[in-house]
Parts: sequence; structure tokens; C-alpha cells
Amino acid sequence: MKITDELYNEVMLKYGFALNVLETNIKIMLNEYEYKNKNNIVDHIKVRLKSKDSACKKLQKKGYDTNIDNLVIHVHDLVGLRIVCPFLSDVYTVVNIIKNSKLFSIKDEKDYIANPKDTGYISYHLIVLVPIPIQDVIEYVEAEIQIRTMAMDFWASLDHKLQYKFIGEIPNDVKNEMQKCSMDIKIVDAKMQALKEFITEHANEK
Ligand code: 0O2
Repeated sequence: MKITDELYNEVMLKYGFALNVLETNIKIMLNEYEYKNKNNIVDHIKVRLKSKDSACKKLQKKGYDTNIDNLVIHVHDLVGLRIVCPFLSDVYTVVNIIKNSKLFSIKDEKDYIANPKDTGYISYHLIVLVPIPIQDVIEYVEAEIQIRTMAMDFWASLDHKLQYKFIGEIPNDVKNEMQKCSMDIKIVDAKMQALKEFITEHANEK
């Protein structure tokens, strides 16, 4: 079935419910952790539902027909939530909190911090299943959670902007420069982490 605006909005209704449930539960879990541990591990959280254009582009890029069946089967980030953390260790703390939660099950996990993408993209992705009550039946809706540091977020946001601005294939030297910037970001994150550990260790010495 072809994807009209009307059909897309209808299909996205339950994804909108899933986004609300996911956002609320994630915020509760993380706020509770921060309160109990007196440690701020989150800078900010961003949520979005994928637009029809972006979903269709993704299907085309993956080589599928743009129809509703393919949309539901092959697009795993119709619901997206991004958690941006100050330090690298915070990213792993957040990942563990979500993985240990009984509220969502983990469908897939991609560690683009240990294994960055060829573009230079660094982030931690979890695909979770969000339980939604629909007409007295629990349905499990897929959502993508991206967890990254502020530095990784800076790189990804600018990379996203450049990709959208560029018409046609991005030249190799631009790609290489972006990759180098990503390596610099990794170094900065490691330095900031070391500084944090030093300061934490010596915090009570005065
Ligand atoms: P947008 O506009 O951010 O939504 P798969 O899960 O393997 O079937 P998919 O969904 O491509 O395929 O998986 P992937 O690559 O793990 O995650 C996709 C999302 O990660 C992207 O969504 C981006 O948000 C982000 N991402 C992945 N690679 C890059 C990159 O090189 N640069 C930037 N800036 N972001 C990246 P969308 O739909 O592509 O974009």
C-alpha cells in the first residue's frame, strides 16, 4: 500500500504513543539515578517521530519499495530518542540503566563508540521494544535510543547539516576531513574523562 500523508499519520499514531511512554519512563529512570547518586549523567534529551519524507528516503536508500509494510518492517527508528551526556563514562552508565530496566526489552544494540562507522559517526544505539496498551492488548513498538557525549553530538549535528546541504555525492577530501574531526572528538572525550577522574579523586583533599 502506497504511503499517503493520511495513511502515514494513521500508522504513526501508535508510534506517537510509544514515544510518550518511552520519554516519560527514560526520564524517570535517569532522574532517579541522578538523585540517588548525586551525579548528573545527562546534559539533555531530544525526541522525534520520523517524518514521512525521511522514512521514505530511508526505504529507498535501503532498496525497498516505499509502502507501509516495508516501512514498519525495515525502518527501525520511526521513534527516536537521543540522550546526550557530559562524559564518556556517563554514556555507559546510561546504557546499563536502560539495559537493566524491566520496562523495555532490547531488540538490538550497536556500539559505534567501539566500532565507529566509516563516516566517523560515533554513538551508542539501542533498539528497544516499548509496550503500549492498544484496545486492551499490549503491543510492542520499536524505538531507537541514541546515547552519546556532547562532543559526539556536536560532530553528528554538523555532519547531518553538511549532508543535507550537499547536493550529490560528498567529495572524498570532505569525508576524510570529517573522519579526522571525529578522531579529534574521541581524543577530546578521553582527555575530558581523565580530567573528570582526576578532579573526582582529588575533590576531598582540600
Ligand atoms: P535521522 O535524520 O537522524 O533520522 P539498520 O538499523 O541497520 O537497518 P539504520 O537505521 O540506517 O539501519 O541504522 P544506523 O546506521 O545504526 O542508525 C541510523 C541513525 O544513526 C541515522 O538515522 C542517524 O541518526 C544516525 N547516523 C548513522 N550514521 C550517521 C552518520 O554518518 N552521520 C550522522 N550525523 N548520523 C548518523 P537517519 O535516518 O539516517 O537520520
